[in-house]
Amino acid sequence: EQQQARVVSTWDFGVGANQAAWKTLRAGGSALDAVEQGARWAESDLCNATVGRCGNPDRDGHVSLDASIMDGDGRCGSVAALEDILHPISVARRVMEKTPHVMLVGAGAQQFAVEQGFRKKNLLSPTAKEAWQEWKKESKYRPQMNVERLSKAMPGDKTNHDTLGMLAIDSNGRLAGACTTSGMAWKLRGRVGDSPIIGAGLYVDNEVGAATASGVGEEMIRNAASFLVVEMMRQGKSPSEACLAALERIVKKREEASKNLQVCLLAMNKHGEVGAYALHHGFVYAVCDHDKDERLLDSASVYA
Ligand code: SD4
Repeated sequence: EQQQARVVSTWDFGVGANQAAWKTLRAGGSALDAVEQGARWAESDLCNATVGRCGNPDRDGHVSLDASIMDGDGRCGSVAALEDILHPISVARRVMEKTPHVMLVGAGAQQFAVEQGFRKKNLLSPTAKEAWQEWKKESKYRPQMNVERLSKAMPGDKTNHDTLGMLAIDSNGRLAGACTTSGMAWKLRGRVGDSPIIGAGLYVDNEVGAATASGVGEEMIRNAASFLVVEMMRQGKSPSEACLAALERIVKKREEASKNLQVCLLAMNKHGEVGAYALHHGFVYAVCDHDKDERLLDSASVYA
């Protein structure tokens, strides 16, 4: 049975990322290839301060990247705290396809990338460097809520926007997802967020659906948030009901903290239906399923 192909992504820059992924889907390509292409677009083409090159660094000035990729058949790969490599998503895919492992970190991930032919490149942009030097004057780490649209969060912005989380279904009904980020700006060196952790920042299962996350990664890790969303869909919830149920779990456990941090969840079920929910207002996500049908939608939120 033919399935209408569709791709969805977190945040405003998801529009551009979806277009890159759509080229693959439109040509009958796989969801897996599509999400890799979409993530690569965000990692390279857009000079945002939160994914790939030009990302804000950790508090010691290192741009350190996290990424994961997962296919609906259960295959997955990821890299964490990877430095000086432009396309962590493609390294993650190589981990999935060329090694018996799921996750490589830090120096070992970089060594593997270089062995696979990826070139080393300094990813710290002058603007991000300036922003970091400015931050160092006070050196206060407060993960800020990303409730403003990305257009305001260009390099140097002190907010902690925005991971690209992308989910796709292809015309054969296969699902895949990708997640890529430079993580929370000014994080401790070595900090790993949710994005490269299968089940936290991304989870995909052809039998049910897929989910991805953006926001303060520690909350998603604590609650295996993306896995939880998929399991909620398995129990019969719609994508947005499943996202809400996962957020309710987070709020129940950490009510005070939840008032001041953002968690954004995006889900797609095996029929291609899409839903999203965030703790706070301001989360937007992009949907693309026809050449001319590109939508940027406001997510519902738990708090106003
Ligand atoms: C992280 N979830 O590293 C990422 C950051 C993010 O919007 O999505 N910010 O915790």
